[in-house]
Amino acid sequence: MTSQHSTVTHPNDPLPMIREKALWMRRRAFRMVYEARLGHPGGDFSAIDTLATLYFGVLRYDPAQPAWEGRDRFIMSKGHATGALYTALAAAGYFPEDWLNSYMQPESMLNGHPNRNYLPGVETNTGPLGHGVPVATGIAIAGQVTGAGYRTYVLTGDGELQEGSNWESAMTAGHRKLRNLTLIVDRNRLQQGAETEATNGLDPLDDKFRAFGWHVEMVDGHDHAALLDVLGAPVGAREKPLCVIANTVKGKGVSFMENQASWHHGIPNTEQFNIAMEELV
Ligand SMILES: Cc1ncc(C[n+]2csc(CCOP(=O)(O)OP(=O)(O)O)c2C)c(N)n1
Ligand SMILES: [Mg+2]
Repeated sequence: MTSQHSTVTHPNDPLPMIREKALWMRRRAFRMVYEARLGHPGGDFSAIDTLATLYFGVLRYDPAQPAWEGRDRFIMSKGHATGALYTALAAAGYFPEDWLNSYMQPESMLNGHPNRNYLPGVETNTGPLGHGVPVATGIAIAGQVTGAGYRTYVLTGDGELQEGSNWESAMTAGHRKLRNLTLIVDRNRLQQGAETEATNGLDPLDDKFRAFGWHVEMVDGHDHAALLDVLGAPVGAREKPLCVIANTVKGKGVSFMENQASWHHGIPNTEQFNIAMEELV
């Protein structure tokens, strides 16, 4: 790290900040979807606690210099959940919050899927599922080869794991003992229109990753303290890539959205929006 870079400093106890940011992100993301009449609020809400924990308790980055070489890399492989990613990046200071008002408008930099050529802080373009883990694996290999100190984190959906590219990368990461790589699985047990286990079952997911040579941790993906423990822990003596299975609830935080496949890309009417704002406090 050189003096040209002022990385964010996380407080000694980041939990109050993480809690505050996660709540703000849920409210702001839902307003974006309500106003744009587009988006994926169910998957935003299952992922927001993970993103808030990463950006406000774990990652090293400098929002003024998004390409800083020493930054930790975060790849949002479930690229449809832009409500979660864009609110995290705005809250982290990569761009002004009022840019969020342009979400999915013509000419906006805030597309339905994130584009690194438009928006500072987006590590790589995603949206077509199944690409984030291969890219993250490549970045982690580069870090391993060069001895760079950064860590690489990637968040996938659980339905997304039905893409075979993930398993090729998982095999490579295990083989190469990519201890600098952390994969977080947003295990909300729902995909676009159905349960993962009814479509193309993943269980026992932990055993699958162990068999591919990964160290596996299971956490409540809405418990900030538990997330911070596993995501913020130093690599230490671990010699394997880390898979964190974050057990989550799609639509978490709004009573009528929780565990409902229809809220994958559901759009709230005014009454629903108002109820959500009353609940998200
Ligand atoms: C290759 C590809 N196929 C299909 C889609 C359309 N699609 C977008 S989200 C989604 C469901 C993803 O489910 P999951 O990964 O579990 O996401 P989450 O539940 O976190 O929203 C699908 C099929 C896509 N974006 N990319
Ligand atoms: Mg899912």
